[in-house]
Amino acid sequence: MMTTRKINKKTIRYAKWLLQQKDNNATQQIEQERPPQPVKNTTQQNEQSQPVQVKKSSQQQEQKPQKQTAAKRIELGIAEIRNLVSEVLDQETAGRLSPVLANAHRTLVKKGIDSSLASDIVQTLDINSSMSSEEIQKFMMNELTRRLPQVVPPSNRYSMEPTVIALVGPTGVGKTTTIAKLATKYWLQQGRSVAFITADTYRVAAVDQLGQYAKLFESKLEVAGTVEQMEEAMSASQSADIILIDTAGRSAVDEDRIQETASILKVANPTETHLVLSAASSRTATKKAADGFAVTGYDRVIVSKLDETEMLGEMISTLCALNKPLSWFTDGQDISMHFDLARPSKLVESLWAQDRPITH
Ligand SMILES: Nc1nc2c(ncn2[C@@H]2O[C@H](COP(=O)(O)OP(=O)(O)OP(=O)(O)O)[C@@H](O)[C@H]2O)c(=O)[nH]1
Ligand SMILES: [Mg+2]
Repeated sequence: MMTTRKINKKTIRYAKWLLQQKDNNATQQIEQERPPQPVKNTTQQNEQSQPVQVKKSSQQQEQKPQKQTAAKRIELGIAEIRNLVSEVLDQETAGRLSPVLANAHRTLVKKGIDSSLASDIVQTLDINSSMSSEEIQKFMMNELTRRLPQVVPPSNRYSMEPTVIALVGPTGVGKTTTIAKLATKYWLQQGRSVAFITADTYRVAAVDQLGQYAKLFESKLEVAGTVEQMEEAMSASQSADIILIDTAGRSAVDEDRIQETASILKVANPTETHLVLSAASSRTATKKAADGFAVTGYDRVIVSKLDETEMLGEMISTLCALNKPLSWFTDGQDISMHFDLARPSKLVESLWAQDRPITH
């Protein structure tokens, strides 16, 4: 115990030192990158009584992105140190737990559950050393399930208005494939008519990809790459029960492009806007996507590629921190299967039984 404390304190000191180094380096870098201040030409100013506009050189004009890069580096550095410090503190917490709780904590962390979430969970558990490991596992599973977001039910089948469903998210997470899965659900299984609109006019073949699905589901496909086109596409699709809107994949940090998608979607006024998060992506990427796409006003989350995840526990930890309800889960490429209502308990069950399929 004493040794652990010593090491922890040392690590915290080291972390603080690292933080300071990073700060110093980055500040120096910003200073170096800062453009020289424009020199006032006092002679001219006196002669003409006008402030002289000093034209920026192209090098000076490019200073902003460089400064942003240095700022980004500080931000990343701070995040890194924060993680390190919080890991150490969590270890300390774990060190203070009883052997049974510490064991439960270790089990959760091994499964990829965030260390602080694992500490929270085990400390709320009413477990004691007389409990069997099965009972302890059941406690942990229940607590994890309880902490996952609620599930929002799909659209009302008897609605008189068309239900407008839009999908947004980073590139390649499975938006278009999931649109086809939704169409299978509503058209094939429930007999409702569907119309497709794609706002993805960026990727060559994106329109073709959705066009093929439209043919398969005997539906119309409208292309809406601008606000005006979306207005037209929406009025042309009003006879359908379900209007499915696909959008272009965007980098989670590309604010301008995400804003462009948000503006186009605003015209469509979707009944449901789903953010698609891939379970195969890293925790950081998922967190960035959840933040970056907030401007689209997404009101639920689809978790895709659950079959490809290396660390389901990490995805579960990220979802526990999300304050948006879940809608659907996908776990494969086949559009006629590999798709089901989001069920938090299934997610938690597969954390203990890895080979168990999540949607069927
Ligand atoms: N393993 C697995 N693959 C999936 C799943 N969903 C989609 N895919 C695959 O992921 C790849 C990308 O899918 P798309 O539907 O084109 O992804 P997207 O988000 O529309 O991509 P962009 O439009 O380029 O942003 C394809 O090969 C899909 O078959 C899933 O649940 N599991
Ligand atoms: Mg797509």
